[in-house]
Amino acid sequence: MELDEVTISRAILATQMETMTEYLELDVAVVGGGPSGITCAALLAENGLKVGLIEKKLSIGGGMWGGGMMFPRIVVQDGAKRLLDHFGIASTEFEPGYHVAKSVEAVSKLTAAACTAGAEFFNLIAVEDVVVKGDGRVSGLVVNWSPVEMAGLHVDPLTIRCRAVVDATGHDATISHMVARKGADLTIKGEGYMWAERAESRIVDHTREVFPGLWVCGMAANAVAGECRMGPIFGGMLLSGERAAALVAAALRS
Ligand code: 48F
Repeated sequence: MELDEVTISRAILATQMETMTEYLELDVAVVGGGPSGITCAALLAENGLKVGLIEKKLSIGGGMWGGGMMFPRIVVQDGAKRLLDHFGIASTEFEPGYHVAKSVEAVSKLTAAACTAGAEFFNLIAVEDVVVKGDGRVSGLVVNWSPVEMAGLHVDPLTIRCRAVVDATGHDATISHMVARKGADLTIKGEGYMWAERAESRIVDHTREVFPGLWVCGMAANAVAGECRMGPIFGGMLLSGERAAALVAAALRS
């Protein structure tokens, strides 16, 4: 068989255009491909929902790749070890209750699980705004290619429709800020000091619907709540992603 460059190009364009067109309408749009967002997307997809994860960077994984200060290891506490096991991520117990995993394996297996469950990933796309109409709910996202945003080009975006949005954009809580800036009844208190025990123990409670149709998880949940940060312990990210998936699934079923 002789390889034809134009066929290769046509294969990429045709299949991705078809997927993008199909995902103009979905159940849940998860914004941010860090550990909480991937966990949330994977569990929602396992639950049979049509899920798209939008990540503005080239790679999925957010702040998990780098472990702690570029040592590619993460620590997960006892309470979240079952999620490492659920996703087949190997770990060793360093001291009682402190489970260490390799960050590259953790990102890869979370991502693989989400793909296997049927979540679609849209990398290199940035969410630049939300859609809120007469019912006062977030019902869609305004998206554009990240390079357009990075280059500051004046190119109009496209829009997708969804039944729920999960803000998993990390420390910046980008989507929540977009909503708050429009004058919505949503206050972003901003992230607090480093305090792992406190931050990890409260993040699941901070994982909630902060505006009709908009849920927060991961560091975005702590940033909205004015809660502390925790550094390279990742159990709270996995548990928060799990909590967001459960809340969204319950809301969409009701
Ligand atoms: O920051 P990030 O990894 O979020 P997370 O899931 O996890 C936080 C931890 O990595 C770590 C920590 C744990 O101890 O404190 O920091 O809360 O991933 C957030 C992702 O969202 C993307 C961003 O590129 C990153 O990969 N993102 C942010 N804004 C947008 C976005 C946007 N407007 N559109 C698309 N993606």
